[in-house]
Amino acid sequence: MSVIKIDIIGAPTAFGQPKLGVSLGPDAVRLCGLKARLTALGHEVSDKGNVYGKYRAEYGNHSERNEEGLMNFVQVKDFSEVLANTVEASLNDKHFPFIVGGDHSLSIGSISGITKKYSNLGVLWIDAHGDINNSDTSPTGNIHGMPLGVLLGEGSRRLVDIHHEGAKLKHENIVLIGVRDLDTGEKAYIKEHGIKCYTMSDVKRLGLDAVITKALKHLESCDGIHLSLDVDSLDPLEIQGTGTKVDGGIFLSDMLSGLNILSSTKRLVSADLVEVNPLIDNCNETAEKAVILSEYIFGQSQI
Ligand code: 6HN
Ligand code: MN
Ligand code: MN
Ligand code: MN
Repeated sequence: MSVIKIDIIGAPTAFGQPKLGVSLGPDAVRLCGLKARLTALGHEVSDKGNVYGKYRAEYGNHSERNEEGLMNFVQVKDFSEVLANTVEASLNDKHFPFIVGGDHSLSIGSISGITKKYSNLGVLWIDAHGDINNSDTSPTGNIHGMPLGVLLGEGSRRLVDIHHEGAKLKHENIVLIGVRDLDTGEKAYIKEHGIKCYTMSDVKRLGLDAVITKALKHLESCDGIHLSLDVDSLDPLEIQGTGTKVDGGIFLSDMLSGLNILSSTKRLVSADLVEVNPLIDNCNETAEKAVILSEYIFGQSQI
């Protein structure tokens, strides 16, 4: 197995959604031995600590929607800029940025940093949700439901222009996997732009291995692949510690098999692992499973 120089980047933001606790996700995952366990696979692992902007989620996470309908806009923008710079620096060192969250709004920052280097980035978005709302379509104003919309250049210009101006991703370079809770505006947007989307029914029918294989084929011409893995893609029977659970999800054993296929292609250049919330968890089991997912992202196999 080839050695990967992994930078663990903690992204303890909670401003993309209303529940307290998700900012503790990175440390909950560290306590389960993330660094040691990736090192044991033979990789060179460096823990870069947590990235902080000017604001701390612990001081309360509620705000009013701004004039564009966005919650905690100032905090999300500030955090995204700092994270984008950190991720870009990791790529400049020729390392693999592994961003551990934190709510899914962090992907605005991580992917903005990555696309400075990879201008034709492919993204595998494994999630119960589409996260493809924007300031005009969002029913909640929660920015963790908008990262893909923002990265595609939709809605509030002030969010879209974070780190570098304009859209960061192309519609044809995104594959959604495991979705089962799309808002009306998201469904319309996915159809209108022909975004490749494997719903949970598709995953059931075809199997996750086949879906991942098809997704990789779809992203064949990309200059790198980023994995954005929301733990709420897993079935709530297996994980409790995440803020927006949806029944009927992927089981851990299936996910590990799919990640095994993905990692063996060696096409991944970066990854996010998001939405672990230890405050609503059962004895930190979601963080423990997040570490198992991480091991498979980085090439763990059963033999
Ligand atoms: N996530 N679609 C809902 C919204 O508020 O826009 C839920 C988003 C969930 C986001 O899980 O990362
Ligand atoms: Mn180095
Ligand atoms: Mn998500
Ligand atoms: Mn989700």
